[in-house]
Amino acid sequence: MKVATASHLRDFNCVKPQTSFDGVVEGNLNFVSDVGFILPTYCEAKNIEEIIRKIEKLNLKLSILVIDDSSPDGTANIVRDLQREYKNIILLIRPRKMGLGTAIVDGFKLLLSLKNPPKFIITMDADYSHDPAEIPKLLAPVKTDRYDLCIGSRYCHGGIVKNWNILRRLISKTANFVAKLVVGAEISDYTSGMRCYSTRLVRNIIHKLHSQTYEIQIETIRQASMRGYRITEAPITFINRKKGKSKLSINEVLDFISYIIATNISKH
Ligand SMILES: Nc1nc2c(ncn2[C@@H]2O[C@H](COP(=O)(O)OP(=O)(O)OP(=O)(O)O)[C@@H](O)[C@H]2O)c(=O)[nH]1
Ligand SMILES: [Mg+2]
Repeated sequence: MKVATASHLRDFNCVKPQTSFDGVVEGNLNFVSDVGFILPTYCEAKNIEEIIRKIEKLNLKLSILVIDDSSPDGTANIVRDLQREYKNIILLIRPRKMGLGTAIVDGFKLLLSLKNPPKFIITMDADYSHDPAEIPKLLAPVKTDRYDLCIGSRYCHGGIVKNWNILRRLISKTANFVAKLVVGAEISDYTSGMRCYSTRLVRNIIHKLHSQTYEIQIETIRQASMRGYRITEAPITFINRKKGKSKLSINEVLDFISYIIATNISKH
């Protein structure tokens, strides 16, 4: 297992993160931001540059953390090139494909371990299905302090899904139906990856997050809801990826099913 140490940090300004990861961290960890973006990537070379440039154009004091699982298509090298241009990008490179759930949890841990953690944490897919222009809508309710989590919903009033086939819609709707049965919160889109969390919520649930893959989206809602945090939704337009391949496979679906079964047994 490789753990990030100061000597692994490529940028001169880097400091060692306070937590260790199965991976290597590159970038400036001293950068101070209000909003930290977590972008998990596996083979997103065709999408990552466009999404990062669009996020950088938002009028926010932001930082971007890319968690890349050693994508064989060279995603990390594109991020490294962008790091020369933008000083607010951190790259965590993990040794192999380890699942979306662990990527998001590692992202949370890294942001929380910074000397100056951001106040708000955004997660979104890096395949350009989520439009960064919709981020201010998700941030607004959490910034008011009334809510600790705002989910970008495809299924609430005003939400839209574009270019998904019937099977993909069916998988998503079924996962949402089952998640609602198990968790019971009034959420229309449990599986959306586009969200804004308050950092205080993430800090309070991080020790309870054990997801490997896509079930992370439901586990976070469940943990927040069990602790009485207020959750809201804002409509988004989700557009199926135009470039690169989906990573949702039968293994991820099986992980989701085991999570649901385990959740029914466990009360924690
Ligand atoms: N680091 C990391 N990122 C991952 C992993 N699996 C998926 N991702 C990323 O997570 C995001 C969502 O994955 P997608 O393959 O788009 O899955 P999806 O959006 O649920 O499914 P599609 O609708 O088919 O695109 C993308 O940015 C992926 O690159 C993983 O194992 N590790
Ligand atoms: Mg996708």
